[in-house]
Amino acid sequence: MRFDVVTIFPDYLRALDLSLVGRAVATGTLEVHVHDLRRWAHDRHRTVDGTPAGGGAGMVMRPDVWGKALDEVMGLDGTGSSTDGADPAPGRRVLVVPTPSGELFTQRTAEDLASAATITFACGRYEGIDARVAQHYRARGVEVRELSIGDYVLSGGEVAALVVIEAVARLVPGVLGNPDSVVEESHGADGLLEHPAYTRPLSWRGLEVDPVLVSGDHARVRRLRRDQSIARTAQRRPDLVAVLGASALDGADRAA
Ligand code: 6GU
Repeated sequence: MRFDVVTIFPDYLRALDLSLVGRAVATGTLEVHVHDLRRWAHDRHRTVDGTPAGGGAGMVMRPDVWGKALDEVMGLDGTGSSTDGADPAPGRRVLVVPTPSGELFTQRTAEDLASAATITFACGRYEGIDARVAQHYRARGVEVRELSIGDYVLSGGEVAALVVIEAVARLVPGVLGNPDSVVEESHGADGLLEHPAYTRPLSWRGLEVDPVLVSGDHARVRRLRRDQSIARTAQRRPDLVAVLGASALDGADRAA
């Protein structure tokens, strides 16, 4: 899978050189390209924004600059090749526009995006990107996803792009060391939060690991963890419990 990020703060994305994504890039499982939007600004001051039509606070990013950048990065400029000399990859191509007014990004969104061949991120700053940019690429048949990572406001889309890239990348086969960690985790298919985790020492500052976890009785371990998942979800995320289907609880859960 290939990720392209267009931003006025390329250094924000240096975190992608680290950890799991960095390793996957080094081994060729993922490609990550970060582009400085100002490269496509035409004036001497490399202006990328303007005052909002209709008035108000803040600045809005110019559609003409974004149009040139995205045409080139997505390989839509008619030259048949995208930035960095690569031919546009075949397969599903998605344009993600991080914005606090987007649809909520969830694990389901990440699972969906994991089947894309190329994801391009248009990271806006200030009050956002002129709305015609998303409209234009949709009209050209591009799959455009305006995504919010939660109900709070960030200063720009860069951190949100990092969040989406990390969540999607770890679902791409070959990126995670142990593929099992994708199935047994919070926000997995069962809709429950993950149970608490423990390691040695079994006794620490007067706190003990439940002996069931070291009993070797796998059925009891499974039961304990499931009970803890349910209790934790009920306490911390009643909104998740409310949407659990009838099949989410087993006979032993109902008895408890
Ligand atoms: Cl995607 N962008 C910004 N600027 N703020 C956010 C966000 C995105 N998601 C939540 N808050």
